[in-house]
Amino acid sequence: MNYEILNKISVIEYLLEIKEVMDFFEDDEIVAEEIGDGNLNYVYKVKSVKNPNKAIIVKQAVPFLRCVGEEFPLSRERMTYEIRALKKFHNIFPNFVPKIYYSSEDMSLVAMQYLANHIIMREGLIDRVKYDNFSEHISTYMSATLFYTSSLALNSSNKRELISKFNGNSELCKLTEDLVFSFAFMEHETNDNANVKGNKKALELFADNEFKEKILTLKYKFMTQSDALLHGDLHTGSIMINQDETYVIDPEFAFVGPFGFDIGALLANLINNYIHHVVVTKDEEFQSWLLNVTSEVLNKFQEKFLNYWDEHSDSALFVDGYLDNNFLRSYKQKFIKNILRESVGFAGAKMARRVYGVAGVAEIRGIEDKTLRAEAEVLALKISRKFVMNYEDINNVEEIMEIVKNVR
Ligand code: ADP
Ligand code: SR1
Ligand code: MG
Repeated sequence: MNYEILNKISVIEYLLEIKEVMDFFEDDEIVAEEIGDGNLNYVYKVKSVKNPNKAIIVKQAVPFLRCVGEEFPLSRERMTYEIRALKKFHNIFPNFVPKIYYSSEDMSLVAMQYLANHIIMREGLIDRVKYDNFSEHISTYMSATLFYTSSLALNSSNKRELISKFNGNSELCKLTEDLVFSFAFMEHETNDNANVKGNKKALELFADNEFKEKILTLKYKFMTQSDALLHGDLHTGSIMINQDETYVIDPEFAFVGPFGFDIGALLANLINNYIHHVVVTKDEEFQSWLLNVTSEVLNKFQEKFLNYWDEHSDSALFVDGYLDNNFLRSYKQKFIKNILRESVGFAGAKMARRVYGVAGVAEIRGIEDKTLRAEAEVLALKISRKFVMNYEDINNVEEIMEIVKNVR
């Protein structure tokens, strides 16, 4: 079928012809509602009329940015990369990625498992819900997806094949280059200019050349370092969760990039949530739970990544007899420390972009009281600056947590 933008009526006509979907519904009558709340795409919940608990999600990319409208063209090929990434990540660890029933790159559409009993993690964290299995789940997801798509696991030709499958995602990579690493740190029409205008803190940030130089180095890493297949936008709005399960959705920004970028995105979003609770709810118990979970995520990630590495010696990087075991152990320790450091640098960029750039996060931009919002912005910028200026000297997770706790 030639590409056409669907609506809640035509999506049903389309699905009636798709055997995989109608097999799922056992030919029940179906209806659709649009439930998308993201920045980019349309998301339909399609359910059986007879049994409304039987449902799937149909997500379609349109050739523009949904949150702005048709005047901001954005190629719908982003869905090609989302489909490929969902399949790849599902193959690596099915527990953490929705099952795909059907996909069409021509229609820029995917039909996937409806996560009926899960909510977007950002919402849960704002409401102070504690997820005690999260660090275990997400550290497994991140260590497995990053390790198994890296040159530590793949042979040379498989890695290059992986790169060629994903690195055409150029428009979304460019969006990140612009929004995460550039526009948010300068005068720009896409910024939250109602807040920027006459704001001393914004002008200070835009004039902070030391910080901006470090951001350039991070941007260069993002543009050139092909470590592993990334989700590419791993914030807490891309995680659906309950007490037992954690799912990672929405990998349309997927590409082969630096290890630290996904970890940094998650770290930034957990710290932004922490800031919300410091400034708004002032709930100290939840704050300490959050910091504890953040440490667990980072420590468990390192441990599991190294375990995968110990289990797999057969990759393009190592040739038998090249290094003895002692040197190998110390090489791996340096390698993982470098991932941790780069994660902190990327987290700093990701935190600061949410302050004045387009697409703020609810934890900060959503604060209605202007004084409190400004307080949260200042905290985010302070932590971000410490992260960006010092990431190359970080030695362990405790040092990261000290930065967060001591910036007040
Ligand atoms: P966008 O690419 O536009 O950001 P998302 O993939 O983030 O879209 O999806 C938008 C929203 O749709 C999510 O915030 C979530 O509420 C809902 N959603 C997406 N996928 C699922 C799913 N598999 N099950 C249940 N809800 C989903
Ligand atoms: C205009 S798109 C803005 C942001 O939404 C996505 O979730 C990414 O974070 C992107 O930078
Ligand atoms: Mg998205």
